[in-house]
Amino acid sequence: MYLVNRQFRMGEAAVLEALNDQFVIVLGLPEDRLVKFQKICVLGLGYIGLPTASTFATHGLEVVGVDVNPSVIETLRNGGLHIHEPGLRTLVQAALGSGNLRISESPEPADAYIIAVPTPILDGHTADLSYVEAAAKSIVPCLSRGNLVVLESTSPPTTTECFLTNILQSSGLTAGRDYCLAYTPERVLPGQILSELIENARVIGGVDRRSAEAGRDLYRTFVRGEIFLTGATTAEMVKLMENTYRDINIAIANEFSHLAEKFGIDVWQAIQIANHHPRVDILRPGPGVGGHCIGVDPWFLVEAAPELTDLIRAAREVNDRQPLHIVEMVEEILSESGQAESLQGVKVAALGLSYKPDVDDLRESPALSVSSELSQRGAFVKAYEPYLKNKQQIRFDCVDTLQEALADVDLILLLVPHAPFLELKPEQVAKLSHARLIVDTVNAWSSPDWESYGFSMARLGVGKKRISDRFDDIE
Ligand code: SAJ
Repeated sequence: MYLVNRQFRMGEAAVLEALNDQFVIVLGLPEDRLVKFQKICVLGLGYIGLPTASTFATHGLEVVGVDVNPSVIETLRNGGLHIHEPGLRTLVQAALGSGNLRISESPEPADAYIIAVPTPILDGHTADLSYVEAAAKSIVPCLSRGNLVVLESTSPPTTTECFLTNILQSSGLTAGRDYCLAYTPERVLPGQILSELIENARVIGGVDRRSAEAGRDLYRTFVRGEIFLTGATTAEMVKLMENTYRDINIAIANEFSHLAEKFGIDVWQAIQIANHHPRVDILRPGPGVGGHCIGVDPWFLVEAAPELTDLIRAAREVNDRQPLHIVEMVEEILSESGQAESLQGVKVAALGLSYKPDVDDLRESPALSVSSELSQRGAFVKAYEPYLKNKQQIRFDCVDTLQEALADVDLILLLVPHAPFLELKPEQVAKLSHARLIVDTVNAWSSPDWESYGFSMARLGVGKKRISDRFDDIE
């Protein structure tokens, strides 16, 4: 591993220590040893590719941004944006305005190529590398000696060293000998992409040392965080391990919520107290794990080594089952309150559809799964997602305002703790809706005030026969 520490002045220190072939610590290299990049192609202009291309462009590189989707090209060329991310519009406008960023349907000869395309999972939980394959094939005619190719897409272990190397071999050039090949995962949090792209630590893995160093020299254009240099497969594993670790930790929080329901306690209270232990940090239970990463990446490890991944698979299954648990909670409260014995014809206001709070991203959203399942079981779902611009993608009724969502429903289902929902007071909701049944899946409306306004609440992870009810007045 090379650690490039930007606190040190460039040229001040060189290689400190060679630990073994892959692990060396470097503190700033002399300027004359940096690979120079003037023109780069970024393939894939999505949540990662577009901010990356624009950031390189605003840092003075000539960037060709490539996307195979004609509507993305048209939108960007017309000054629009096909994705929502705070600050991205300004950044893209600055990049295009500077003349450094051009949008194109296909790659062209450049010093470096960055592949930032999706790697979804197919039915059966296997990695779909077809976008990576297509992007790599499109580079082949342009690739020349001395170039750098970087894969950013989250990928199964050895994708760079085996899969990508093989495809690029058809150029007649060999990775590590004729051109540099590296892997560097994006690790930014949606909603904070622009700052995290620059500030976060980055791991850059090369098929050889020169490739890792070339990757470092490119990303040092704008990265202020530490840069760790490794082999390509280590860098792939770093990304997969980070998200798998998070998935497993969310799964145990979800499992604790089921146990709390069984034993009649409040999981939120128990977690809060447990987290006072200096070495415990339990995450939050919820309606499931969504997004394009955490619910997907662990499967890459399961596919690559099924015999070694029992725990990873079990955690995935717990989290994937969580939306059904919420549907069962809705059925239970309806039945217990005597309002309905089935979901048939029941009117439900579903608050929030995105995969997590305060973003508009619906990919793999558990809130969407819950709402779809309720509809399929005969409920009339009226969904309200305050951040959503394009409602055409939703198959069930999706309304424009909270007022519409809450009017004329039997039950209110809180699925995402968006800031505007957290601010709601029981008296407001009581005025806007005649529904008095609430299912809170995110522990947003826990105050006893709700019950004093006549609401019956079912909260995820809160058992009914709470012995601790007797001690509610104890701090
Ligand atoms: N969630 C819970 N309970 C929690 C935390 C999250 O149920 O305590 C749920 C969220 O509601 C959401 C899902 O998990 O549905 C994932 O959300 P997230 O905020 O944990 O993660 P992402 O997918 O938005 O971003 C993750 C990040 N990885 C880690 O935190 C290890 C981010 O740094 C990565 O860049 C990103 O995956 C990615 O692209 O891989």
